[in-house]
Amino acid sequence: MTYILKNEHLEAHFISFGACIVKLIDLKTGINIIVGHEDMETYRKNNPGYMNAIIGRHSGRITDFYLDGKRHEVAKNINGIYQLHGGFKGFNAKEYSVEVGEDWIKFSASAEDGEEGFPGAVAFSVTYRLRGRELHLLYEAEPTKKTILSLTNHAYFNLNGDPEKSILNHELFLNADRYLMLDENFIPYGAALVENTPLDFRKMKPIGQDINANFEQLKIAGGFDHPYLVNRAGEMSHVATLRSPLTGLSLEVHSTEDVVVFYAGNMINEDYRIAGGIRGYKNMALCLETQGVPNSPNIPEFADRNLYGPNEKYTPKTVWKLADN
Ligand code: FUC
Repeated sequence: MTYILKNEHLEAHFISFGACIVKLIDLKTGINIIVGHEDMETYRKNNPGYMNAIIGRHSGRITDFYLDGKRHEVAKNINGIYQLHGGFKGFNAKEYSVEVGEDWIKFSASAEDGEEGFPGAVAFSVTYRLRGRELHLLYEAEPTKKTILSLTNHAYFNLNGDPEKSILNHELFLNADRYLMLDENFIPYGAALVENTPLDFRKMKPIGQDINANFEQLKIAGGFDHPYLVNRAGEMSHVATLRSPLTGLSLEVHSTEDVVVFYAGNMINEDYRIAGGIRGYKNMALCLETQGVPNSPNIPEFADRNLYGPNEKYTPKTVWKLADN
């Protein structure tokens, strides 16, 4: 079953498995900006690329970590080396219960103490709300013990109105002076300045411009797949603006979060069967994953991030704003 929220500007489609957003349509142009699987069952079966799902309890890559002197071994779903996107059965692979209001839909689920290696049971939810031209994503979670929490939404965007045209033509602004460097397993280990690197998106530029630049961090990841440290300003910060020169459609991202992972869809391949009867291909769509600092307990500068407990409620918020000019 698909749940639909609609106002005069936007129409959003959701499914309860993984609390996925499977379509977001700009009603003025009729363009759906979310690239998703052709068959809804694919989300439930294995969801290649974690398409359009909620990710947790830790988004991105993490290795074993210490919390208050106690070692925690994460469930390692990638080659037994590290954990990606919450483990073998992360928050993307849960059936959520659903509540629907006039302009909102709330998905709720829970994880057990020790699940995928993390301490503390956690009840969590994501509420999507339509507000004019904006979709608001509100996350809420309450752990029973001190633990780390960093959820995200893994939506794949393409604003070209035709996913057969890649996102390499999209222009992107990222409000970040620093990014996290990746080791050979794509595990983030420390911050570096974007200045004088192809990872600098502080002035809007086409994604295709520097994606193949001769730069070690791009070679490791096969393109952009990096956590950017948002230049925070107040509670909500302007994180990113994405624009297609083909359609003039743009998407602004605002968030309370510290990080946005910009993933240029480098691993999308022909095994992905995409809605509209299209085969997947590299750079077909991109993700702007607002979240906490990935692997925070293992990076000294960020070891105090993402920590929540019974008295520290988790309430991050992200806003996607669509405009067609
Ligand atoms: C993003 C990337 C990963 C991975 C996944 C499907 O979050 O950071 O590299 O490919 O999506």
